[in-house]
Amino acid sequence: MSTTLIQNGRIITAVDDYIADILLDDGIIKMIGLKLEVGPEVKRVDATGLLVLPGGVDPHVHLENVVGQSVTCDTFASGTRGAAFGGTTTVIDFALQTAVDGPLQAIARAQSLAESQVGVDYALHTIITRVDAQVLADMRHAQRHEGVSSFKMFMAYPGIMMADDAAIFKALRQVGADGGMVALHAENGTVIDLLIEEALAAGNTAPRYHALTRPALMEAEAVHRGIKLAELAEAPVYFVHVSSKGALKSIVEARDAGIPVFGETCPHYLLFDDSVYENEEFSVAQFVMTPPLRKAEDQQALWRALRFDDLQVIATDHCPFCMREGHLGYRQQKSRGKDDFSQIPNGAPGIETRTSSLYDLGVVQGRISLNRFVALIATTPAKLFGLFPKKGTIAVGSDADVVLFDPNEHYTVRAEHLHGNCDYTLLEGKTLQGRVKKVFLRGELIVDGDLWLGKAGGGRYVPRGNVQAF
Ligand code: DUC
Ligand code: ZN
Ligand code: ZN
Repeated sequence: MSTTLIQNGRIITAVDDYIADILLDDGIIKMIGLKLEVGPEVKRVDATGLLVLPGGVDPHVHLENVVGQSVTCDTFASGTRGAAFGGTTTVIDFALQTAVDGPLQAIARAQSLAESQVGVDYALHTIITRVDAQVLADMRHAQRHEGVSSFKMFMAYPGIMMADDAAIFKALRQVGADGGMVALHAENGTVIDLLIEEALAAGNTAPRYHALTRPALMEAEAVHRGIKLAELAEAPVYFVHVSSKGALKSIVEARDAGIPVFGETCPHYLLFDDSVYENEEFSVAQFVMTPPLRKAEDQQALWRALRFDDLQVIATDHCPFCMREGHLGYRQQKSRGKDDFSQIPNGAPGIETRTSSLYDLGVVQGRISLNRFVALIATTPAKLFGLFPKKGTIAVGSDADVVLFDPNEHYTVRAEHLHGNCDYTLLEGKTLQGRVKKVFLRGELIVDGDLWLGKAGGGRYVPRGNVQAF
């Protein structure tokens, strides 16, 4: 194991901001102090002028996940490599319960796929599509013995992923009592499916109709319902990919009333609005994600929520599908929906651009403080999902997951320079201020400028504890 002294960097955590040295040894942060003295054998890294950030924690990524009829184009290897270049050292992916198996088999399957490939540390949520006594028992086992303390459920996609209200209530009641968290995809699935059917029957098949058939009002309705179910179950609840003002209204009201409701938004909802859908072209398919992009006023509401802690996390919902048929051998990804928008796999890439894009949009543009930035991308996701203080902060004894970040460097994002498998980025040609320069995973340097020094299988599974919400 390497021993490294990072000297003279500006250490930023969710609460601190100071210049000091950090000694990384034995995979953890051994010491933090002023002008630390070490022997000549210790590697030194001069971080003068750089921010020293905790490795990012991205609690919402889809690597090698089956979504609809497609599989996301990033493997655990390519996706975690991209994550590392983007300053993320822990990802939480999804283990999907299928029609024929349960949560425990899903977890084992995901782990066996991931193990030899991951380049950063990872944990798993389980996606629960069916709830019965055996599934509930397996969920309890997963929470106690497998380190899986969160379970995603869908209020959308009837007949495929959707769980009904009673199933969600049962899961909330047990998971909450056990100290875990249910994460909800909140959209009214049956109404949305009706709108999709009507759009297709009217000949409206272009990608833009994806957005027109998933109205913000149906997100707001489902968030409201999800909160009421959680309130009755006396359980905390987490909303993934919150995109709209109406959804936020219920979250704010609930939090004001003391109900433990939490949520994330994603960089794409802050970077883009629904004007991208004002065109019949197939290129719009790159913006086919769920929920779709919303209006400028929704963006304002999201920033307000991020500033005032009504939303606590920025996750990527990295769910990449190639636009070009045959890119790296991937077929029938976005192109599956050439003649029918409902067949376009829902999702967009973002794992590698989260830190820079949020630093530029949030910190440089004066919307959030540096401390809040770290809280949103590292500390709070680590706390909510039971990884803190091993992950998500810079403190003596924490894993030595450290990012050196140049707050002044400008660079232009190009898909060809990114490190995942996807053939596009939503940020193509955008110039950002702030760039990841070096990344340490448990003390090992895995990214050095443009160099990938990590290795497939160098990441580890991190079993999680209970939700730390308060
Ligand atoms: N929800 C997600 O969280 N990711 C991809 C697709 C979806 O509906
Ligand atoms: Zn979702
Ligand atoms: Zn997702």
